[in-house]
Amino acid sequence: MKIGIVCYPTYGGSGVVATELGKALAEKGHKVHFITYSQPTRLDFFNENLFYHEVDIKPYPLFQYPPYEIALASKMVDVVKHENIDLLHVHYAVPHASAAYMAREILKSSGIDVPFITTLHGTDITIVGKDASLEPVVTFSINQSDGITAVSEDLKKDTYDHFNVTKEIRVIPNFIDLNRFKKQKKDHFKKAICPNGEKLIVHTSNFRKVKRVDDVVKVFNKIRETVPSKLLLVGDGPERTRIEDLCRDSCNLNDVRFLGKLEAVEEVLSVSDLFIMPSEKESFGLAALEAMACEVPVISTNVGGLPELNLDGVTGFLCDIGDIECMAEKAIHILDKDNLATFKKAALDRAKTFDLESILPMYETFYTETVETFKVALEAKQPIKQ
Ligand code: GMT
Repeated sequence: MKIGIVCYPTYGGSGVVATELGKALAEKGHKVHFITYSQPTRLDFFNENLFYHEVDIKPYPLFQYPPYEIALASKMVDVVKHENIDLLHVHYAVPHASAAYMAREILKSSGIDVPFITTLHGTDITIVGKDASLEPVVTFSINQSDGITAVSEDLKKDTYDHFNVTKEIRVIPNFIDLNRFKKQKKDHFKKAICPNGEKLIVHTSNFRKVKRVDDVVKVFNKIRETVPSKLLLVGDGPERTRIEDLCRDSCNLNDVRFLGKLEAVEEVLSVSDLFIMPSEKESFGLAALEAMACEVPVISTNVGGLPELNLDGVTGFLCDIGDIECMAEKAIHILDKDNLATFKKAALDRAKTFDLESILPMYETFYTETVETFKVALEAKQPIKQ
């Protein structure tokens, strides 16, 4: 199949999922055309089935806000026309679903019919999309999609609760490439960071408010009162400077390191003992899955799709938002020498159920079904030839 994938090309979870999906589809022989405003960060290798089309955004003095959505829709029209695309798959509803709707309707007027699938990732529904400034267009374009997927049952429920969506949503969970995310022997790295056998605690995120990185620091400070440990903070974003200030005020700075954005995050995860995800909202929690694939148990909040991933008392623990005591107490339990190995093994076993090899066919089946249903609907609309 020839598939056009639209996503954010940055480090965010939706862009990572879209890029990894496209790469895996290309390896299976599909032709995959990425349409984004810059090269996706994980689109870092050559494959004869992978193509990249950059959206042209021309500045003009009149525009305080250059019309990205129109430029994207125009690029989709161009790529579908010239590459004979069978299906567009847009990741993150805002504004990709409405741009895809526009492209589909424009193409129709040139006699080209192409369906589009929208994958909902989380904040496009729970934070950004449901704001009154965007909601009518988001609802309309989700309903106009020829197929809709959500990355967890919870996100599907949230979508029905907050939007007047009348179509069926298929849940296809996020996935992990276990060939890439697996425990690596990096003992020298662990020794350098934890020279006295301290436990290594890690958090990775885009440092947005919704991630509650302050709670990571607070939980860490409590853990340290009982268990000698170090904290690695991976990623970057708007909250980072504030969190650095918080650490200067409340932590022993020899015990905390900010690593910034890392390409090979699996190297850090491989030597870690515990992952903390205290988010206020999390439709799935891809970063936690990446940790689990590297045998790292997870302390998380019990929000959104996290209970569908992190099994309470098995792969880690779930606590209420902001419950620092609970998170610290459970973390100390996991880090106990009698418990850690059991939690690590359970985390890996759970991650294996989200292996790319089992999730990829779900997308392929959904693609085929969507294209077939679209064709049948088109044929039903054709006037009967005499
Ligand atoms: O977490 C973010 O702020 C990034 C965001 C995105 O769209 O890039 O992540 C969302 O999509 C990920 C991939 O499906 C999910 O794993 C994250 O849980 C989800 N984030 C939230 O719901 C806050």
